[in-house]
Amino acid sequence: MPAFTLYGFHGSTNSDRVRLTLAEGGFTDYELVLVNLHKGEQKPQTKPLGKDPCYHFPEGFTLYESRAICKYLAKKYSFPLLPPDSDVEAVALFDQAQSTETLYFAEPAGKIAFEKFVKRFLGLPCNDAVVSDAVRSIEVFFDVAERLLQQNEYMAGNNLTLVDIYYIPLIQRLFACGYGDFILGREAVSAWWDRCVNRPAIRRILAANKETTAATKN
Ligand SMILES: N[C@@H](CCC(=O)N[C@@H](CS)C(=O)NCC(=O)O)C(=O)O
Repeated sequence: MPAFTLYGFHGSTNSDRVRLTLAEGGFTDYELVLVNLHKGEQKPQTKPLGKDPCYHFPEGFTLYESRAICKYLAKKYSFPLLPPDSDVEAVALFDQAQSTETLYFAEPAGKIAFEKFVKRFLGLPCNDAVVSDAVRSIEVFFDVAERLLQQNEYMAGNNLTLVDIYYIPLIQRLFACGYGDFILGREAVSAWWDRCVNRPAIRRILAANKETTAATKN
């Protein structure tokens, strides 16, 4: 019996955040249940808020919110993706990088992804004013990130942490929506991105996603 079950939706950036964390931690003893909403498959009843992803431990422990799941898994299975609790400065820098990702990157990037990607599937028109605002916020964010990454190899210091993984799915979505220049147009950000996506475990998940997307289109 697998250690736990992870419920998610096909093509969801939030599910991918957790899958990338598990891959980078080298953990494979879990069951992945991906629901395809576009094919009319039903959300599992057990999921609070009906959102993905959601994590179920056999003893009844349930967790949702992708970043909380990632952090819990990294702690539970000792993935080398978090600073040690004993290094209070490193933990503070991690917390700072984590808030920065959620508030100043994921917020506007999520809006672009929703307007340009999700709405296409829903047959809804894109709100260009929302996209323009979000683009402006992201440009400012990546200008700051460029300066930070000229000093540090990764977002929370010189080691890859969960925070770097948190960025990957939504950046992939930005590339898919034609906004790759946020990354490729900035030298240090682009070098950081290469360091992240060229890790073997990350490459494996991204390649598998590409295959799934191609198979879904056929
Ligand atoms: N902040 C949440 C976001 C979860 C979320 O919004 N998931 C989307 C899919 S990417 C969802 O479940 N949408 C279906 C719905 O809202 O009914 C997380 O990080 O897990």
